[in-house]
Amino acid sequence: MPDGINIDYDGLIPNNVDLAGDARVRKALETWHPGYIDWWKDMGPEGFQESLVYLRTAIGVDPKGWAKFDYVKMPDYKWGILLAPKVEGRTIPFGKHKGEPAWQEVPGEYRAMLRRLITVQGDTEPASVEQQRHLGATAPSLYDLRNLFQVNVEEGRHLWAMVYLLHKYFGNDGREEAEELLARRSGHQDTPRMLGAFNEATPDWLSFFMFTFFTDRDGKMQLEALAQSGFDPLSRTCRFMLTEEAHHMFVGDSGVQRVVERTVEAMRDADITDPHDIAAIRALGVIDLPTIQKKINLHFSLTLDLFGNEISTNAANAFNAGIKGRYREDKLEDDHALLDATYPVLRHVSGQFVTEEVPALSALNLRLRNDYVQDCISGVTRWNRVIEKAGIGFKLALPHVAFNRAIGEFAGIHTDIDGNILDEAVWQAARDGMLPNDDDAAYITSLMVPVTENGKFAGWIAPPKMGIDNKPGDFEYVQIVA
Ligand code: BYC
Repeated sequence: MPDGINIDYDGLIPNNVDLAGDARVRKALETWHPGYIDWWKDMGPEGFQESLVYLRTAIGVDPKGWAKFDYVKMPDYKWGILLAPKVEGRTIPFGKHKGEPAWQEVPGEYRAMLRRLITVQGDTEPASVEQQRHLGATAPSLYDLRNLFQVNVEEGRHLWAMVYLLHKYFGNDGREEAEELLARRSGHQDTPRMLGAFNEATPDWLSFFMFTFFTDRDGKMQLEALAQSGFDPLSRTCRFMLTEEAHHMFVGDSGVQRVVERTVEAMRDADITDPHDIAAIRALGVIDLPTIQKKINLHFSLTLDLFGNEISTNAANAFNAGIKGRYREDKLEDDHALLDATYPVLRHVSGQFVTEEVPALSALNLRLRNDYVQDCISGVTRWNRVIEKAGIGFKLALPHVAFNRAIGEFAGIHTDIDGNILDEAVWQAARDGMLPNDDDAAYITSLMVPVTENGKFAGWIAPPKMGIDNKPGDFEYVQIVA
């Protein structure tokens, strides 16, 4: 019998939720399993399914030591169901039920809301694997290839995490949702994934690093908000997912940093000081800083859309119900009910930006988004330090929150990256200078040639400072079997 810390490895599905003692859910998941493996083989990483990848697998949920590293063929990865240990006596931390015992079963009145949130969360996980499935063919090193696959198998595990909740707590409806999670496809015309950014392409490795920096960080914020939930199984599930998520953001953060490092190093070696001399910089086989900025503009704006409308009744209802909290709700010092509070919201009214105080409950999507932006700024600041140290006069920056938006207050307008409102004609003319254009895409694509020799890296990216699991620089992270 699992004790909530150690994992039962005896059955088909490793778990710490006593699947051995829950025949109905075990059977449901074992029935879902072949469809998942089919999905993984069809829509997971293209090629490499027979290769041995040096992966970490969760073997416990104790924060002090929960993973082991070893060579694994991806289809044999142990996708388990792992919840953070139960906190005895936990109460609902916010909303109108604040202080009542946390729910161990789904409260009937919030069943539809919970099912929707869990399904949306679940949908993003396989979507990201689908978006990244072609990247293995152009990995800049075995180190990066392994990191891609680590991210992919763990997103697969996060799908399992949501599917467990659906099967365990939502009966037939949950089973149907679980089936549909395997049926939708990123970017598909008829059966797309649920949220916008998860239907965009991830065409190259700079996009992958931007995605893991920006979009996985939305994942972190949403999981943090759901980890506060009064529905205890959701809270425990999200808490453990966050442990894995940290590595995904590290991959993005350090990935972009290594691209910047290599660019400024090549510029220095060639005595180029003008960061806008794009032709000369590209002749060196590295990615110029203005193009890196365009990728930031794209991925940041796409990801802001994932926070939903700034003013949202759904968000207010979920908070009031005790289902979805704020970032670090348990560390905030207020009444955790927000019935009388207000929050400033930047709005677009008759061609102008105005800041309006709105009921704080309605502005919770924006509040989470503001916390997210703060988190992003720390990464951009680190990248700028690299540029500054190289003595190059260029600063990367996040674009204005109204730039290139499809959801919320700014969906109907165009702005430049500083937030100046543009009419349609000016936007069309300026767009190519602010977002990656066809030439940028063609140049980046030309750099995407695979490097599969131990310890070697493509010329457009610097090696990492340290190996994974403290392995030496020439470690064979992937033993490729064609
Ligand atoms: N695209 O009241 P509103 C991750 C819909 S990433 C399309 O503003 P709400 C990961 C919305 O569904 C984190 N539709 O929405 C990262 C609603 O439709 P219905 C994923 C959108 O509910 C990398 C309507 O518009 N987790 O884990 O307050 C790799 C009204 O909107 C979009 C979650 O998102 C959009 N962008 O907020 C792998 C957490 N935005 O219901 C994984 C769970 C809004 O009226 N989800 N709509 O038909 C949620 O908390 C909320 O659903 C949202 C939207 C924050 C997404």
